[in-house]
Amino acid sequence: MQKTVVLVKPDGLQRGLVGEIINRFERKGLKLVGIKMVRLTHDILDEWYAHHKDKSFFSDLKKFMMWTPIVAMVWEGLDVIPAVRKIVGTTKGREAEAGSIRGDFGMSGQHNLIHASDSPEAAEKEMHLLFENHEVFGYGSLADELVYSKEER
Ligand code: FUP
Repeated sequence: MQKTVVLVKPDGLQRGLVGEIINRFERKGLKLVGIKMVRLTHDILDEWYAHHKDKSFFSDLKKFMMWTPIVAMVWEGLDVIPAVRKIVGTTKGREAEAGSIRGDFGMSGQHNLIHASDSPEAAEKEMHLLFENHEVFGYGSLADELVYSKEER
């Protein structure tokens, strides 16, 4: 099944939303296969946000992402990348759909609580930037039999 990388950003950690965010993915039926706290560095962020390196907000964004540690997770599921992006909501909290994480808890386009991979290539890259192979677990989930039909599993 597909994997995606989720970060609870420094504002999410400061606001005590780690449990709320994890809960949203758990109750959806996704499988947690990796989790840890990480302090991001310039080197990691230069790669992570390489596509934004020429944007005016790039240095502020890096500073924000290094403000406190972040909580990094890997979630697994069928088409989990688009499924998680829907739960996260669009970039700017004040425009994000009500019911999404950003729509329910945020207003900002930078302090937007959470990151989620936007493609399989990004998920692969992000997983390698933050996780060793042994930190991403493969294990059987009893819930999968309830969450998915036989054909989908
Ligand atoms: P998203 O995939 O929704 O996280 O959004 P993007 O990949 O477009 O942007 C990545 C991050 O850049 C955002 F989460 C926050 C930051 N950003 C800004 O700081 N200012 C902006 O105007 C746009 C994005």
